[in-house]
Amino acid sequence: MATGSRLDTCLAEAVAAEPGLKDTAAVIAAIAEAATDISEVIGRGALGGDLAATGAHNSDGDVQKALDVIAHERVTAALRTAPVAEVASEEAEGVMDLDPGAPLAVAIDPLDGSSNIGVNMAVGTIFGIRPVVREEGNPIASFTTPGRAQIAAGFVTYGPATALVLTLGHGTQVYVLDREARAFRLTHAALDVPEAAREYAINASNARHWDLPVKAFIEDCLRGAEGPRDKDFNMRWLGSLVADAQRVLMRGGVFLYPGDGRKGYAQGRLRLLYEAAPIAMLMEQAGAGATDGERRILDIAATGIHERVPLVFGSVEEVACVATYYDGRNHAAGRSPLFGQRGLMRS
Ligand code: AFP
Repeated sequence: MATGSRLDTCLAEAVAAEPGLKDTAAVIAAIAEAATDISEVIGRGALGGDLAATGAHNSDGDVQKALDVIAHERVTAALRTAPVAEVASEEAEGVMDLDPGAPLAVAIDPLDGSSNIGVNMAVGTIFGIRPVVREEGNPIASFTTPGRAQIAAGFVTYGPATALVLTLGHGTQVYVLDREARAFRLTHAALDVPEAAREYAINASNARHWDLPVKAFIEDCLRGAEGPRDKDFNMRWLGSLVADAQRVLMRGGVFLYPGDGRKGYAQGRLRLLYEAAPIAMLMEQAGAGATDGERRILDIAATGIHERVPLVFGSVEEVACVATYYDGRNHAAGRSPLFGQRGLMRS
């Protein structure tokens, strides 16, 4: 696939090489078309009305913003034109039934990062495509297989550029929206995430709620070259999963949204089906890693379509390093007996 190639050309090449991807390619094309429309709405900002206007609540009790609803309606309308039997959307309580004879199921977060809408920050659409599974007595069977069952995954970042980050199981590619042509064009044919990193992303305002392994990992990052990591770190937190994920994919780093002690946050904030699992496939296909701190995300099977999961992803050395704090090899080592009671990391 040559740089600058259109998405439809690249999808046609992928299908020519692997005919079984024909239906998946059609779904991706439909999502890309919807994302082009959503990008135009977002690009108008407040000129298009108050996109941050709040209305009802979604399945998780989150306040829905106007753009959440617009994105959900636009994406589901696009999926009705593609070979999709079922959709699990963040903005719908249950599984949506589309074409019962179609072979594919789609998990989607139509608009991730909606708290950024009103302040002109990057937001995104995240999706995972998997085969339909029919199982007596399990109406969500297509979504209760582990994430490794995904055939394809991707996200769209509505940022300074609108970018589609995509995998069909053969590496992770980046396409950028050519607004004049209304077409996504290939800019990166095969992302390769650096194995080592000096940048971490976490919402540090939650430090007092973190479990000890997370406190110890971040404390050691903060100790920099004077501490056990022997290197200084930088920190980023964009409040937008797709924006943080795209940065990590492009230059490395590690992102953590762990479970914490806040009510309702024992499993963190991010959803397994339509946030963690698609991001995990993209990361692994780009040579990075994704866990819940210990377990590989793609080995975890959901029991509910809005289930949350702690999420750690990025450079493989950092993801592996986080796991050493969970398995006890690090978080107690050499810590003051007051660790957890003094300074930033006090409980
Ligand atoms: P919203 O869609 O409610 O803005 O949540 C965005 C998000 O799911 C994800 O995109 C961010 O990484 C994360 O939440 C930010 O969570 P905090 O606001 O707790 O830092």
